Amino acid sequence: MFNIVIFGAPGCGKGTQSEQLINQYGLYHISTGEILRNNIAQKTPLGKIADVYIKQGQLIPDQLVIRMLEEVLDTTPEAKDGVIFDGFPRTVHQAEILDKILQKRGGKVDAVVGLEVEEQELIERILKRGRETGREDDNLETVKKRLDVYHSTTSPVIGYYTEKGSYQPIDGSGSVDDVFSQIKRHIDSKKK
Ligand code: B4P
Repeated sequence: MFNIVIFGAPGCGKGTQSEQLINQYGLYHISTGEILRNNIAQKTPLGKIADVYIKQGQLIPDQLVIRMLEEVLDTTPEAKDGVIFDGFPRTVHQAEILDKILQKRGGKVDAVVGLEVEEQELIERILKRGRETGREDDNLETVKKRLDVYHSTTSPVIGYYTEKGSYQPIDGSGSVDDVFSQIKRHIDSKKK
């Protein structure tokens, strides 16, 4: 079992690099943002709640996201060999719970990859995606809110993993391939 957390501000490339990781290592991928967007599209009870928070650039309450994650892990046999956690944890509480969830399953967080990208570049990437895909939370007002929430609530997760010696900062500003080769080097060194 090998578990990777891919971490960073909105638009840093978590989803993009997760795709490369799936191709390279064949691990199961859990994107909490993607699951929430599917719930919104299907108008499930969780989706109806999530829609309100996501439109405002806010995080979905911890207990809802944690329950959703546990349900995926409980019902997905492929996740037993290891998971790429994309967009989770986003609070220190989620990080603590993830440790407990994995411990119960005989595993741990084996690598934390932190994609670092300057704020102006993050905004430009997200606005471009908004123009191309029409994703509702990819507009300037919501992006600014999402970045505020990242700084106040999500970035302390860096300290949590740094203390444990598992946080690896990666320069996320280069091309998708450049960024991935840095990530791959780190993961391969951890897998040895
Ligand atoms: P997410 O879906 O996780 O959204 P994100 O942070 O915006 O995306 P990501 O960093 O994956 O960016 P991407 O690779 O696509 O979350 C959405 C919302 O769901 C959150 O705001 C929150 O409300 C809620 N949520 C999710 N998880 C939660 C949790 N655990 N707790 C509470 N709430 C939660 O890249 C962005 C763009 O940049 C793309 O268009 C891509 O093509 C481009 N790009 C990527 N890499 C590039 C590169 N190297 N160069 C140039 N462009 C690049």
